Amino acid sequence: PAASARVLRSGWFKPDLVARLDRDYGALAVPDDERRESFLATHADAEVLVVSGRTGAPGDMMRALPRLRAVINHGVGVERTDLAHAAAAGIQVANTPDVLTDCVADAAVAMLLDVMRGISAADRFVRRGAWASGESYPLTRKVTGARVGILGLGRIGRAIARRLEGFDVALSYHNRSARDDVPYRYADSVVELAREADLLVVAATGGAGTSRLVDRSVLDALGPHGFLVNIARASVVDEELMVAMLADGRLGGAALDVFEREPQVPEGLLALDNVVLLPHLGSGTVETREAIARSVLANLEAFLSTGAVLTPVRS
Ligand code: 8YV
Repeated sequence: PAASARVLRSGWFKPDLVARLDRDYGALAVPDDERRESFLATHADAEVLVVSGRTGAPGDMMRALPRLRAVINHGVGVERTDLAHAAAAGIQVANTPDVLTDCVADAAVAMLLDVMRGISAADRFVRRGAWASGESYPLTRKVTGARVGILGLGRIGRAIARRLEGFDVALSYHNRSARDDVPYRYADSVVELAREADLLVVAATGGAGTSRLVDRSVLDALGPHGFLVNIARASVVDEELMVAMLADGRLGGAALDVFEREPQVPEGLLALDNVVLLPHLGSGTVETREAIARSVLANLEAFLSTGAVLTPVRS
């Protein structure tokens, strides 16, 4: 592989990807502490920045690298990268779409089944000896035939919808605009979507455009018998309000793979049995993380050899 451009990496990557980046491309790690500023000043000639989705490429980091020409984001969500600055400065931004769609959609279905049928809570019930000592586990909610709303019918939202067809659910969705290539009902607003759903799946892109789309009116519309699944970004939901409503029964239950302050989870959720808490594992399978790593390397290789990344971010 060509190694003429300076490559920096920022954020956590699995060790074999780090090894490939460092060995084949001479990549250097950007420190995430007080040494960052002087490091960036020393490496101001860098042309490519490989970033994890969690850290992204903020505007100040890109501004400190005047020769930067490409940002390659490990993962599909790029809300931590300043896309406006990148566009203005002529910096290409790539992400790793498609390769993680299946696993994230699989996780969403698992979370839906878990929160409606109380699977994780039932496991805790058995382990603590409650069943053996004669207690009966509370009845749960039927999944087959339920009304499911999907917020964000992009690649991942559609993959979730396709899987749910097997459960004969009544599917509706809300999106920036209605799609003419799906048989599902379009709801004009998120509130309308929530009002007619037993369970709302959040599959929308994060970032400023979707911030707190799931607000008080939406959570009220879901109500005490409604469920929320979030495999997208915590920023799409009013997290503080959601926690309060789950705690006092104004919202039925939630399965969450994403949080405002990962890896910190709001304290108020830890003791609740109507909540499924996951450590941002949507794309976390051996197969998919390997595919994401391959996509990062393919984008890097394409940029270095042709000047164009392979999978530029779609707006
Ligand atoms: C990753 C994700 O865990 O793709 C995304 O947007 O959230 C996850 O697949 C993360 O971005 C890894 O960098």
